[in-house]
Amino acid sequence: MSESLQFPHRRYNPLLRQWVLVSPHRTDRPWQGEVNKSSGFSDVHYDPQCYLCPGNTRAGGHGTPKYESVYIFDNDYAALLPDSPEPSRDSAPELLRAERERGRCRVLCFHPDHSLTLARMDPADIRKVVDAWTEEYRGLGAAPYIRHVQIFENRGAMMGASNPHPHGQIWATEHVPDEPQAEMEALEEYRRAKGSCLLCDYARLEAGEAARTVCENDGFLAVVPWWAVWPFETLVMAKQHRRSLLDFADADRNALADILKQVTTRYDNLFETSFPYTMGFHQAPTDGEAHEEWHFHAHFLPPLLRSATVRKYMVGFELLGMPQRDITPETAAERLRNLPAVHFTLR
Ligand code: H2U
Ligand code: ZN
Repeated sequence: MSESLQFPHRRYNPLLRQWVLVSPHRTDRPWQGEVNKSSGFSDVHYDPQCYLCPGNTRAGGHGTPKYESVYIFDNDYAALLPDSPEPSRDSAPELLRAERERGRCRVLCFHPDHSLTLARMDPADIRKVVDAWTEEYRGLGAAPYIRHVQIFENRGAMMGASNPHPHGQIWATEHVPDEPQAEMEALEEYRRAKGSCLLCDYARLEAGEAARTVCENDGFLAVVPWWAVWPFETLVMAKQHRRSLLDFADADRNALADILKQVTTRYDNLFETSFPYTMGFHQAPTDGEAHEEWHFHAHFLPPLLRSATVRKYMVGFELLGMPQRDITPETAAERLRNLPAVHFTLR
């Protein structure tokens, strides 16, 4: 890395076509602000109070069966409904626009064992989660009014997860949300201009440079991207051009399960804690078009910065101006890459 990149500079994110301000030495500043509670690991395999444990009654009054691998249900507090009416706003002012947004929200329990996380799950069990994600993406996307399926996981109380039980969410919407829409426009424009795929090209570049690589396997490459905003943000890219989970061969599904375990294990090992994050997949919309431009990838967006208890805040300049980060992506990648591949609780 050139010396000049140790000074404040900005980097371009070609996926969102935005800039991020990088201020490498800013973590040296004194911290007298909030220190969060570190999230440890539970050794409770079944919690009678947990809404998501097998055999319990959920908050909405529905019973959860005694499931043995994954379990999927309609969110009892869904943010979207399949039958929302068209807002009737005759002669509404142009500046007060509204649109119908129909959709569905699902919850996916990854495993019956309350104490597990992706990092500590068996790869064969994560593979079952990958299969479930694929069938949800296929099934929800098949509804004619659903144009986008967002699969994600909020991990840890710091990220707003409501429950430590291993689970994720799926929101299927009538419109493509703003982030994937912005990525899609960038991917389309790149493909038009260069005749190749932005993320195929980027994955090749990162594999060659290796400075931002965290880990990889035959199917996937995980990097702290050049333009990362969150301190230990990672981007997990399919090495081959895959538009969505539906393009995955059997080996790709196993490789995705493996890379998710690798990345989350390194995260937990970084501060020897259950590392909080929001993780989600970006893939082709389900609007019936071919979407050759799409390249399947996962974003991990973790809040922690300097320890298990001190997080980065997106406030002030970040909210009003542009995103900013304190350590370079290369430093973050090096730290994650040099960690053991085995989970600290299993060593
Ligand atoms: P989060 O931990 O990411 O919030 O996901 C849990 C979801 O599970 C949340 O959206 C739903 C919440 O609405 N939920 C139910 O549908 N039923 C319950 O009994 C508890 C939680
Ligand atoms: Zn539970």
